[in-house]
Amino acid sequence: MRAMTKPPTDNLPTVKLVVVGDGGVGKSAITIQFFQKLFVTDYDPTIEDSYMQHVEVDGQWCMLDVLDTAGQEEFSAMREQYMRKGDGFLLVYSVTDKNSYENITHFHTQILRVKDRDTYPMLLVANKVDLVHLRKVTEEQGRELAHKLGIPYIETSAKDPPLNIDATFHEVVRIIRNQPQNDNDKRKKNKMQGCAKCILI
Ligand SMILES: Nc1nc2c(ncn2[C@@H]2O[C@H](COP(=O)(O)OP(=O)(O)OP(=O)(O)O)[C@@H](O)[C@H]2O)c(=O)[nH]1
Ligand SMILES: [Mg+2]
Repeated sequence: MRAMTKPPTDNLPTVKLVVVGDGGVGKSAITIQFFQKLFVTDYDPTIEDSYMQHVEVDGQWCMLDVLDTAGQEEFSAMREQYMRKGDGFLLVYSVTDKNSYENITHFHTQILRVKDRDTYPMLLVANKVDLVHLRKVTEEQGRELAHKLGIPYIETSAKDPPLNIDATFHEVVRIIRNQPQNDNDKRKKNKMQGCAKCILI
C-alpha cells in the first residue's frame, strides 16, 4: 500500500482555475465530483462558487483554487471579471449539446482578449460522454476543435463511475506549470507595434 503523503502546510503555490462553458454542460458536476467525490443529479444553475483544496500533481503540492462559473447567458456580464483571475481555464461543453460545442470558440476568444495573449493555459473538456445515445458531438469533432484552438482535449463524465475527472484537473495544473515563464512576455501581444512615438516608462 502506498503511504499517503501529507501536504506541506505553508508556502504552497496557489493555482487558480476557472471553469467556463454554457449553462447545463456539467461545470458544477465536474467540479463537485473532483472536490467532493459525488455526482449531483439535480440541475441548480450556478451564479458563482469557489472551492479550495491541497492537491498533489506529479509529486508537487499546490493549493488549487477553482472558480465554478455561471453558464447561463443572464450572468455573462460577470465573465470578463473572473477571466482576469484565472491562471488556467477548463473550457467545458456537453457532447449532447451542439450549441455548447460551438460556443467554446467565444469563450476561448474572450479569454485571450481579456488576458491580452495569443495563447493561455486551457483544456477543452467534452463532458457527459456516458450519455452515448444522446451524443451529438463526436470525439473527432472535439479533437478537431482542440487542434484549431491549439489546446489539449479530454473526454469526461461526472456521473458515477466518473471518467477522467481527476485527470482533467491534474492536466490543467500541468499545462500551467509547463508554460515557459519567459515566453509569457513574448506571448503578450505587443500593443506598441505600429506606435512609433510610444515611450515605455
Ligand atoms: N449523465 C450525465 N449528466 C451530467 C454530467 N454532468 C452533468 N450532468 C447533469 O447535467 C445537469 C447540469 O449540470 P451542472 O453541473 O449543474 O451544469 P453547469 O454547467 O454547472 O450549469 P450552470 O451552472 O447553469 O452553468 C445536471 O442535471 C447534472 O446532473 C455527466 O457527465 N453525465
Ligand atoms: Mg453550475
